[in-house]
Amino acid sequence: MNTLTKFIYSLSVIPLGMLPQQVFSQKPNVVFIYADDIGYGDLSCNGAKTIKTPNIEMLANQGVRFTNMHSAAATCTPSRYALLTGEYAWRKEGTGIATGDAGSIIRPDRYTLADMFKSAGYQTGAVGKWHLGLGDKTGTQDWNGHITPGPSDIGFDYSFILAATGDRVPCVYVENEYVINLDSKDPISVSYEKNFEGEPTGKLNPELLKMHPSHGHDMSIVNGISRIGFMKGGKSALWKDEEIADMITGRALSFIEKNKDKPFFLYFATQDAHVPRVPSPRFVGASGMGPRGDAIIEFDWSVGELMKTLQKLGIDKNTIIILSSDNGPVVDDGYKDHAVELLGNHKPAGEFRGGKYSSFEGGTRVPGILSWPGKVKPGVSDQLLCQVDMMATFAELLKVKIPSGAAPDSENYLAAWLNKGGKGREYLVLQNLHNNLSIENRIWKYIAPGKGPAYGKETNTEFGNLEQDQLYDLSTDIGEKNNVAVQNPTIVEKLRVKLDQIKTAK
Ligand code: NG6
Ligand code: CA
Repeated sequence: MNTLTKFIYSLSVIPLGMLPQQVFSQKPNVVFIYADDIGYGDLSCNGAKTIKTPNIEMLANQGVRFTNMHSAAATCTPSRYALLTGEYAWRKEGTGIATGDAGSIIRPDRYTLADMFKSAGYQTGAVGKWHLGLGDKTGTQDWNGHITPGPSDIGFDYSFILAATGDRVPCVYVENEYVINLDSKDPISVSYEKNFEGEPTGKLNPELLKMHPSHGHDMSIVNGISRIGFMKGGKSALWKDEEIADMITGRALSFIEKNKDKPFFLYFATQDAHVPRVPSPRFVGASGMGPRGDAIIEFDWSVGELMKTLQKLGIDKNTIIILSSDNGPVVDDGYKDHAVELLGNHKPAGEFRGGKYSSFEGGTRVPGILSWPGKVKPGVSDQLLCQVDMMATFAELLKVKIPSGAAPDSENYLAAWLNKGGKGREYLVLQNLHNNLSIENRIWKYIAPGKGPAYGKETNTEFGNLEQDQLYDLSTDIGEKNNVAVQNPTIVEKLRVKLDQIKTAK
């Protein structure tokens, strides 16, 4: 310790263990925890009774819990695209649910949330589920070499990711754009078109499976589970689903420890509770609701580990944690994991209609918590908020000027996000699986007429598609039960015009 440092500590205003520069550079660390397919009603802080999520409850109690926070879409890739670019995904071709061999969807020339944090002097890390494509062109990546472009080209200093989802090949971890634990004598091949000769599949070899598909998911078998897509080789690099939460949580904690003396932004995207739900044996049976409930409890554990580590390092007070989900919940998303049979009275989407894939509130109204101990007043906020605004909101906090043309749909609602009495959005546009759009304000929700099935039998989802106007009064009908479009033509017209304006604006 040099003399100046000793002198500063001797003033005894600095907690022991905290470096003086942390006191002087008060830029808060930001950890964005992004759950996968966890619904509003899946958390005990939002009223779940059967599933207990005590760590998230603690986070909610020390921060602000949002009851009207939305992902920008009802599926993963477009929600993540909107969060990271500040642009609604429906403006951009090729942002639907990505295959596991999709090329990079966010191209290196894009200004991203990670770039924004970097320009404010942050160290940036992306850990967990990616699902935004990797490499230059679909199907042409060299999984055995440098997979580029990747997260480092869009602002992340460090990355440890699952290329796509737990249910898509390749089932390997990619750290800083290289597959880890790969044996060069057993290279990886991936195809989304056809199987590799002699390789078993879920369809032809169900006897090899420890978890069976209910729909789809009958291609290559990895770790006794058949997936979407075909892969061959890379045996030493294949993940074990039971270890994914430990692996990614571990990498997130090391990233935090390594950067504890600098401001950092960590994007921590879990695979919980996406299918296949295969939590660590530590959580098997924990919920009494089978793997889906157990995976939610595993997610809560990950959140607890992050919170404990921040505390241990003495940086919890200078760290903003945001917790949300990429879309609403789904119970059967393609594997026979007893989620439907063991659901009981549990309501994954809470009181909202629909779920993952849907235009109804259950599709995008997701858990939302922001904690910043000592800075953000604990409470509950019903302001209309969306993840697409993260960029402009945090740019305001950090006084970063977003380059013109970047993040066209991102708006600054800092005072609302920090629970300082500010208002949220006046209008928000949302997108379902079939790219049908809806627009809502705090009272009305208008679902524009669109093609596509009204109901999906396999996932038991009400998609919200209808070829007529739909209008719901969210102030009295939060469950969107009564379509009042016919009775309110003026409101329908106003929202339709507003939606058209937003569509053509940027
Ligand atoms: C669907 C998959 C589903 C899930 C989803 C993406 C089938 C039959 N269904 O196509 O299991 O992977 O894509 O989920 O293959 S998301 O949360 O990443 O958007
Ligand atoms: Ca998802």
